[in-house]
Order: sequence, then structure tokens, then C-alpha cells
Amino acid sequence: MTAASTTATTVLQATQSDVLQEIQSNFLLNSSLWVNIALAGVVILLFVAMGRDIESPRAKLIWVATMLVPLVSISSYAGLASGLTVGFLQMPPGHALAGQEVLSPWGRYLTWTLSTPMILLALGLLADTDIASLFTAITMDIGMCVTGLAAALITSSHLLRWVFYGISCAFFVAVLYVLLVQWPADAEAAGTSEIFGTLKLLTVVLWLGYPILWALGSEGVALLGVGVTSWGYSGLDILAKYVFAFLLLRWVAANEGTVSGSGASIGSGGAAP
Ligand code: RET
Repeated sequence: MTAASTTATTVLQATQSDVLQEIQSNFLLNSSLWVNIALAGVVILLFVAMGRDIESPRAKLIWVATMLVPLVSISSYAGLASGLTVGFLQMPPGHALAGQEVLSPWGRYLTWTLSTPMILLALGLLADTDIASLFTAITMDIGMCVTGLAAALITSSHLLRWVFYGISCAFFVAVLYVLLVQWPADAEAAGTSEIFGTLKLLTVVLWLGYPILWALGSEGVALLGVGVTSWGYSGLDILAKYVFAFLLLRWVAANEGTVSGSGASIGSGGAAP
């Protein structure tokens, strides 16, 4: 049997219940998933309550985008905790765990493709940016997540795992450029620069943690174990999603006039004058 067919067989042979057993026997890993499910549930209820008085179309759009972050998150973590979106991958020669079957929570990278664009949509609307800039940030972000998923799933070549990691980082640089260079000027003009500045800083610093964790974790050089890596992502998620979204929604609910009165190129509910 060739190395490639051995790998395919290994992945196919691990049933969902094998994966679930492995997850449930690792307390660190299992708790990192369930804590987030519980937290996302509480956050969803809180955000529904926080948004109940929002009326302007633009503020509502920010609210819906923000709401989708914990909604995607609870689905994502339920997929991971059930074993549905986790698999065993046999690492290729050259990898620190070469030949070993490593538990890969690939569902994380897949669902980031849905959650991170919502974060950027909410931030872009807050900054009252234009469609082209919003489109750039969101598509580059999706590129980052999909190529990150590829980097995690490749078992044929160690080198190609890192090539895809590099491509994902290049997409990330484009997202960072939009966040750090383009949108601050838009936010200044829209009168939302103070809250935008806080959220931008939170986003940039926390998002930088994800590729670092990937590189150090079992998918990368394997300095960190699966459970520690998973808690790392869960911790970053709590701050980058729930704390971020809470700060944004609290501000939008208290300053609806500023949001609905700004340039209104997107989500204004009507043509600009
Ligand atoms: C990966 C690995 C490849 C290189 C890069 C990455 C960046 C990931 C980021 C994820 C952010 C996720 C968030 C999720 C919230 O739901 C894919 C780890 C650059 C920045 C904020």
C-alpha cells in the first residue's frame, strides 16, 4: 500500500464514535469546546436583549452581523464537541509528529469562513466604509480561512502544509492593511473613530494570535498539545468574538444616531441623498 492510500484508509477508518471517544477522554480538549458552547448560548440571549430597541436599518445590520458571530460559534463548537468536524490525520514525513495520527479540529477553520466575515462586516459598517473596501476585506478574509483549512488538511507533503500557511498569511496581511490603513480614515469621517480604534486594536492583536497558535500547535511544529492548542483558540475566541461583539453592540445601542447618520453608503435602507 502506498503512503497516500494508507493515509486515506486511516482517515476513513476512524469512525465518528472513535473521534468522539478521543475527544471525551481528553478533559482539556473537551472542556475547551463545552465552555464555548455554554458561553455562546448566554451571549446569544444577551445580544438579543441588547438589540431589542435598535431601529435604524444600518444599526440593525450591524446588530444582525454581530449576532451571527455567537450563532455560528455555537454551531461550530457543537460540531467539534460531537466529533462531526474533527478527524484523525496522519502527518507526512518531515512533520514533528510524522506517521502519527493527529486529531485535527478542521471544523474550526471551516466555520471561521462564516464567522470572521461577520466581524469584518460589522467593523466595516461601523467605519462607514465603501463597498469595494468591504468586499476586499471580506474576500481576503475568506481566502485566509480556506487556505488555512487546506494547510491543516494536507497530509501528502509537509512542505505544502507550510506553503498554504504562507498563502493564508498573505491573505491575512491584506485584511490587516484594510483594518489598519483604510478603515481608520473612514471611521474618522463617520465620527466613529473612538470605538473603531478600540475594536480595531482588539481585533488586530487577537487575530495575530491565531496563526502563531497554529504554527506552535499540533498542526504546525507541535510544541503544544491538542488540548492546550484548543484552549488557546477557545480563549482567543472568547475575546475576539464575545468581548469584541459585546463592546460593539453596547456602543451601537447607545449611539444609534451616530451610526444611522453617517455617510450611509451601505445598509442605510435607501439611496444616499
Ligand atoms: C490560520 C493558519 C494559517 C495562517 C493564518 C491563520 C489565521 C487565522 C485567523 C483566524 C481568526 C479567527 C477568528 C475566529 C472567530 O470566529 C488559519 C490560523 C493567518 C486570523 C477571529
